[in-house]
Amino acid sequence: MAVPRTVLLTGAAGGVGTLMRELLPPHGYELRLLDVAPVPGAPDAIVADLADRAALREAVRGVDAIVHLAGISLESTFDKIMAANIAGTYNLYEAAREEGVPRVVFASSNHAVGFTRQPREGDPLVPVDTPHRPDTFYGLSKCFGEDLAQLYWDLHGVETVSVRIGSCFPEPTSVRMLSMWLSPADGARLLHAALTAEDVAHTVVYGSSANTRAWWDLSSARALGFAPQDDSEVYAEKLIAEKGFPPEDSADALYLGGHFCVSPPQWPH
Ligand code: NAI
Ligand code: 15L
Repeated sequence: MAVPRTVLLTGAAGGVGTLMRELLPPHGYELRLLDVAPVPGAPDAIVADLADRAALREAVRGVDAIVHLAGISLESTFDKIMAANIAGTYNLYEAAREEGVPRVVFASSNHAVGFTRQPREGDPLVPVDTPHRPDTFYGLSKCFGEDLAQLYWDLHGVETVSVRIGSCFPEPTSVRMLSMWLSPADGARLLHAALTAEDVAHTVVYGSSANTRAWWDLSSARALGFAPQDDSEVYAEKLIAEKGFPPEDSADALYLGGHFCVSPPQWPH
């Protein structure tokens, strides 16, 4: 595949989008930005909802690839998740298919496998082919996105790298995040690898830095050329002193998805 130059970044106004707007261009990309909210400092950004199929078709026209971050990024009602994450992701893939965009990088999440047990010392790391075990409607929508990506590869030849992001923030802010942290710079390295690796078909990878306390297996990400440079361990002593370890029987100490496993859906609709 030719190295993509022009990339549509959806969700450009969000936390990860804001970080990637700064960190991706040095890897050689020209970004086209899209979000349902205005993108601060970017008057040319496309302001459109993932429900707007005509706007999506225009937005993807002529791009070499899409980094799809837009959507609801926490637990919510089924109806809201359905509209933004399920129907919205379908709408974007349809636009990509119709306009011949060859590759998508899909922001999946650890919450697609959130009810998977955290490995204990001596256990193997969680493999990327562990069964889906969503912890929320939000996680369920990420399972859908991964399966949609597989379908669009098998049926239509649209390639995707689904990145199950751990916690992509400037710094880890909880003990759980010491295992899950994806530094912003490693996030950009991983997106770059996902955009440029040859023949990815549909590949699922975990997205975290080279954390000493990692729970999951980064080998499918490394196979794309990802070489993480950061390790959350530099924050460990201070974080543990400040926050302490979560109680042994709490979701934060038992499951990959941590407290999401006990977050009630936000009823009523
Ligand atoms: P965020 O909530 O800060 O940003 C999401 C962006 O999507 C927002 O700017 C929002 O306006 C936009 N959006 C929501 N619904 C939309 C719609 N219907 N049409 C168009 N735009 C819409 O989330 P964040 O943290 O930046 O995450 C980005 C992506 O990465 C999300 O898909 C999230 O699920 C995923 N992810 C993030 C992780 C993290 O650590 N930040 C961890 C795992 C996954
Ligand atoms: C996610 O999927 C969320 O989008 C993000 O806000 C964090 O909560 C992250 O997972 C996490 O598990 O830390």
